[in-house]
Amino acid sequence: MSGEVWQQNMYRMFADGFPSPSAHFIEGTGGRKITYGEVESGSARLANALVGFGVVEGDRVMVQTHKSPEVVLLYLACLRINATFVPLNTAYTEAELRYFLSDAEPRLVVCDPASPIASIDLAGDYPGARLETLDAEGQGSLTEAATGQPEIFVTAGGDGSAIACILYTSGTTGRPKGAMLSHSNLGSNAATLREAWGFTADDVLLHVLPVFHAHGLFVAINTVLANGTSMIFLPRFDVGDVLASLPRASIMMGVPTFYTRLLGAAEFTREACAHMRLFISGSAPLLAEVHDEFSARSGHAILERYGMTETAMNTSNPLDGARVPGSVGPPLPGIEARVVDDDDKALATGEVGAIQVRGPNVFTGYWRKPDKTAEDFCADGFFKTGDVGYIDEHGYVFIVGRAKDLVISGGYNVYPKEVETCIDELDGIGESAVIGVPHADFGEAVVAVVTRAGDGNAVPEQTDVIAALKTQLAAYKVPKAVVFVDEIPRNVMGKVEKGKLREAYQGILASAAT
Ligand code: MLC
Ligand code: AMP
Repeated sequence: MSGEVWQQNMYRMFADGFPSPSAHFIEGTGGRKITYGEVESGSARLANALVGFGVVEGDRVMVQTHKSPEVVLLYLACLRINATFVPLNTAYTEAELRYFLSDAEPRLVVCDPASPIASIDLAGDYPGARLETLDAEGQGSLTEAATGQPEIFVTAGGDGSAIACILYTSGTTGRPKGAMLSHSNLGSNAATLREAWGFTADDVLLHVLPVFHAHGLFVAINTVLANGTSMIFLPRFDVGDVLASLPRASIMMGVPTFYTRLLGAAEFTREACAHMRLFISGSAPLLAEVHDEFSARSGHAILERYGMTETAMNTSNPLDGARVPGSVGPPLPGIEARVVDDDDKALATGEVGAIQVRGPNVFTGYWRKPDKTAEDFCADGFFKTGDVGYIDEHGYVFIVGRAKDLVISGGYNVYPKEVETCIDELDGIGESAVIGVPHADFGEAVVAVVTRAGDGNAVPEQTDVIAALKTQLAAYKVPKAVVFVDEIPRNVMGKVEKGKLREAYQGILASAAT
């Protein structure tokens, strides 16, 4: 597989296709615009500043900031050095952040002044990590350090095997793991998606996703950069702002919640999206009903695709051809998907089993967790996704469930084990089981089923549990409801019967608003 365009530093791959320096890359809020010329000069200034801080190839640059054009330039600066960009969800609490700091051992930490990181004694607790700030307006000590730096930087070379990003993902056991994605993993996926989704020189992406996860960073930004076109860059998803931007955009990417929220707006009509050519959905299952309602309202069949932090995108419904509601489409070119039984033996067409994938997009491994990495790969290189499904006679993949105990709420993954561990440590709690139940806005939402210990003075109520968890966990992981029971059902093996709990409490959030 030598000589592929993505077997090099990904910034070099992007830069080879950059349009004229005056062409726009980002149109942000408040009229902030970044041209491709400024992509080159701004990322060079930042790369020079980072090198001045002592950042070298392989160093981790940990980032917890609001979404801004400048954080994209910081990402590109890291790529240019072959340093590793480690973005973190802005919702993480100090307790979560301390784990990431000790695990990733960053050379540089860039955070918003309001981030909990800013109040941690980095020098004392994490010696070796330097702190710089970057606020939502793109201002801060990092920007000051970059001002006046040379606008030229010789981008690092290599064959693309350097680790471009580490993204943390939780798991069914233990603490979050850092998924290491190389320049080649990400570059190959960007080149593939650009082609598969028919990006043209006229395309404008409406970017309303967060930039600290695979969807907003890899699927959206990398593909735009590989295409050398522009994006309208909004700080977050807001129905009114999206409606106002649709007439200038041609493509939007989102989680299913974006599309159900748009359907909730009477102003979302065929006319409102007359300028759009493509709506893409992923990160969580898109209900066939939502797909159909969206088609009827807008005239657009949402293109659903399937990916993971560890793999970027694996499958996609076609641009031309049938976009099948309820399916995530066939594997993308160059990527293989198979469905296997418990012994990793391939199953026949239509049979339900574990989904595995293989291709240049599949990550390099978990940061400093070789055993976990080995566990998740088959001997022949297929990666075990933890998703359950089947492949039909046309090669389309259907996801019907998950082998991993995972809740996907509004596109964010919540691993029950992590929440249960926190709940079980609270005063007055016996044990807990965390499940996902249907939620009109988030698709699924987190609910905790809990017993009281009954052996002390503390008799916790729902509000106590929620308030205590909010100090430990990002708010989207905190249960929307806590149900107290006398006993948690277990099978003869002693395993919690989560299926029974999901069935019993499936309607508990039926009328919940966002
Ligand atoms: C926010 N809240 C959520 C939540 N988002 N709760 C559960 N699930 C969510 N997804 C909580 C907040 O903590 C807050 O709680 C309250 O809801 C309101 O917060 P908000 O900030 O006003 O919410 P909003 O801005 O409306 O955010 C909802 C959203 C956002 C859907 C726009 O969650 C979002 O952008 N999701 C996209 C996630 C994403 O990018 N996933 C890609 C992962 S990559 P409180 O208690 O404080 O009031 C991946 C790979 C792949 O999966 O295939 O793409
Ligand atoms: P993450 O760890 O955030 O990368 O989430 C990856 C998981 O999201 C996958 O393993 C799937 O379970 C789920 N996922 C992503 N896209 C889809 C989709 N289109 N349909 C169903 N599940 C999806």
